[in-house]
Amino acid sequence: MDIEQIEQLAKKMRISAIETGFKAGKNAAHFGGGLSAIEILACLYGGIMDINPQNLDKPHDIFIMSKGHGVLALYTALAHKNFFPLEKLETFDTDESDLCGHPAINPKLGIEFSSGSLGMGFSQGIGICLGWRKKNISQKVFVMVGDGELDEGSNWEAAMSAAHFKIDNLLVIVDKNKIQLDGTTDEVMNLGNVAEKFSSFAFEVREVDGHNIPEICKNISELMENHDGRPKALIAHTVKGKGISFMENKVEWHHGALNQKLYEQAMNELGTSIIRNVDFYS
Ligand SMILES: Cc1ncc(C[n+]2csc(CCOP(=O)(O)OP(=O)(O)O)c2C)c(N)n1
Repeated sequence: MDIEQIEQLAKKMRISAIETGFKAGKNAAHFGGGLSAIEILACLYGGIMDINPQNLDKPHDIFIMSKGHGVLALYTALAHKNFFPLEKLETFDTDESDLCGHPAINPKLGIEFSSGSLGMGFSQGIGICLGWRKKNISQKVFVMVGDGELDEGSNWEAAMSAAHFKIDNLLVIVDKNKIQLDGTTDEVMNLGNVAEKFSSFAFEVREVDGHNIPEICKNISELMENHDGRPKALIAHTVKGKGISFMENKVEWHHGALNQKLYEQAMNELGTSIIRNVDFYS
């Protein structure tokens, strides 16, 4: 894996996420939970996953963005990895666009599942693995869930069944940014020690800094090499709104919208001078 290339990809994705979300105006772009997931998706699409946008009819690894509001990370990864043209990002969350505010299934664009109602993706991933088992397909499924999303009991039913069915080609990635929609996860529903919880469900668990690309790549690769029947969990410690000073760790940036001034500040912080004209967004 080319770590430098993945780091470049993450930088481009973060800039595109700001542009894309800004263009959506007051519609919910969900910057906070998109930005916390950028490095993880850059690693998946930039090196870990066995998937080729030119050959999507062939069995390939699947990524499910179960925390569907994290679309800015998903769409920017797909655009920069040539699943669709970059310009398509400009249609984000507009009428008739394929790039809805929450993912709507569209396999030709690499959007493998619809999500937005939290708590569904983990079980969907298990279903795919069980189907593949019958067809002797040994590709991998990667499911991203939010830590707030883990309040949904369906995740723990999924965890129990993944262990029961000995699904070792599935990785559940917890984007543990410690904030959910209207408060910290500790305030809303204290999850306790998530790593220990998954271990007690017989998962092989690793914890990483979810913004450290070499660490993410190394740990995912090692986990997925292990075919001992145990499902895998990666607890990624992340920062909600990562990379933009006024968004980081701020609950209001779960949903917040950028105005022109904040957009320019965000772009400056990302070290880019490509500032769009305000008319473009009116
Ligand atoms: C079933 C369901 N209940 C409630 C919501 C509303 N909702 C949207 S995002 C969110 C918080 C999610 O928090 P987390 O998973 O931590 O997301 P992140 O911080 O990574 O953005 C909630 C409760 C929903 N989308 N689906």
